[in-house]
Amino acid sequence: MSNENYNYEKQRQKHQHSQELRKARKKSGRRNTSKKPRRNDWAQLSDEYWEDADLESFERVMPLDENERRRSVESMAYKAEAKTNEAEAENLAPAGQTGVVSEVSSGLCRVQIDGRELLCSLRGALKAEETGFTNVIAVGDLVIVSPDGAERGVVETVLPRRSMLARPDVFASHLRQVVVANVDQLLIVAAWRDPHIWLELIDRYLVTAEHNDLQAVICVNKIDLVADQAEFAAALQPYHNLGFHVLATSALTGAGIAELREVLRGKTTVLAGMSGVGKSSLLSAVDPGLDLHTKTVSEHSGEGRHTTTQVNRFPLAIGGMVMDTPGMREFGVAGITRPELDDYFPEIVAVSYKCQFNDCTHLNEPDCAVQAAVEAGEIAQSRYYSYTKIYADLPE
Ligand SMILES: Nc1nc2c(ncn2[C@@H]2O[C@H](COP(=O)(O)OP(=O)(O)OP(=O)(O)O)[C@@H](O)[C@H]2O)c(=O)[nH]1
Ligand SMILES: [Mg+2]
Ligand SMILES: [Zn+2]
Repeated sequence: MSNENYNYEKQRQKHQHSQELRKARKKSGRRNTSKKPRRNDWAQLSDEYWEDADLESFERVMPLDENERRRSVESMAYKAEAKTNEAEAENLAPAGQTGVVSEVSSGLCRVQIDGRELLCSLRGALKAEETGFTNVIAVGDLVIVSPDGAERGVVETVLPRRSMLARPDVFASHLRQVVVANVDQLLIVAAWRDPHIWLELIDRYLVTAEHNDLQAVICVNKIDLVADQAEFAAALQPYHNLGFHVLATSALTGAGIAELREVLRGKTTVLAGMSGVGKSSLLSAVDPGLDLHTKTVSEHSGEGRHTTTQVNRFPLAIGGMVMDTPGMREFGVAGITRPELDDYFPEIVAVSYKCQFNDCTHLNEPDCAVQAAVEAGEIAQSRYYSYTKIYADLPE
C-alpha cells in the first residue's frame, strides 16, 4: 500500500471508529439519560484511540497551536468531569461559602449566597488560569467565596460545571466563551417576523445544545404576526418531524404562554436568540413579577426599546431558574470538527450510511445519499442549507 493510501486508510478507519462510538453512544440512550457531557466521551475516546490514532496526519490539517489547545482543553474537561460530584469538589476547594453567580461584568460579579447577594472580585490567580475559555467565570457558575467586608467577597474557586452553553469567542475564534453555566435546557427563541425567522440560527443552536447535552426547546414567538398559517406550519415541520418540542407563542396576546410556563417549571433554562425576538417579553409574560434588568436604549433607537445587555439569572415564582441573554446576531458552533457535524443532524446521519464514500461530506460527492434525499424532499432544504453553512465554519 502506498504511503498516501495508507494514510487515507488510517483516516478512514479513524473516522469509522469514532462514528461507531458515537452511534453506540446514541443507541445506549444517551439522549434520555442526559446530563452526561459529551466531553466525557472524548475522554473515553482518548483511552482507546488517541494513543494509537494517526495523529500526525491529523495534526497537519490543524493550525499549529490548535492540537495543543484541544488536548489541554480536553484534559481539563476530563479532570473537571472526574469531580462532577459537587460535594466532593467542595471538599477539595478552599474554605468559604458556596454561591451562584447571577451577573458578571468586567472583573466583578454578583454572587447569591443563602438569599444574600455579594459583589465579588476574582482572585488574581483565577484570571490567569489557562482554561481554553476566554472568560473564567459565567452566570450560573457555582463558586467558593471568601468574605471581604460587608456585602463584598472574593471568588476563590469556580466549581466544575455540570453543563454549559459555549460559543467561539467573538475576538479569538480558537477560544471558547462560556455564555452560561449549569443549565438543564436551552430555549431557542425566534420571532416569526420582526426580526424574520432565521432557521440557520435555530439549527446552530440545536447543534450546540446537542453537543453540550442540553435539552433544546424551540419557541417561535410573535405568532400574532403570522399571516399565512400554512407557511408557518411548513417552516416548522422539519422540527416536528425530528421530534423537537416546538412552541408557538405570542407575548403580546398570551398565546402559548401557559405551555411555555410548563416547559420552564422547575428547570434551569437559558434563553437564546436574536435581539428583538421577545425573550425578555416572554419571561415577563410567564412571570409578571420578574424584574428584568433591561436598559433603555431610546437614545439610540428613538423607540424606547428595552434591550438586555448582559446575561441575567432569575428565579421563577413557579419554581426553576431562567437566564435571559442579550440577543446574539450570530452564533458559532464550538468544539466540533467537520467530519462530526453530520452526527448532529439526525436526518442526515440516518441516510449517510448509503453514501458511496465512507467519509462523504455530503457537499459535492457523487452517489451521495444525503444530496439525493434533499432532492427527493426527504430532507428539508433549510436543514441541509444549515448543514453546509455550519460545515464551512468548522475546523477540519
Ligand atoms: N407583535 C409582537 N411583538 C412582540 C412580541 N413579543 C415581544 N414583542 C416586541 O418585540 C420587541 C422586542 O422584545 P424584547 O422582549 O425586548 O426582545 P429580546 O429578545 O429580549 O431582545 P434583546 O434583549 O435585545 O435580546 C419589543 O418591542 C416587544 O414589545 C410578540 O409576541 N408579538
Ligand atoms: Mg431582552
Ligand atoms: Zn454523502
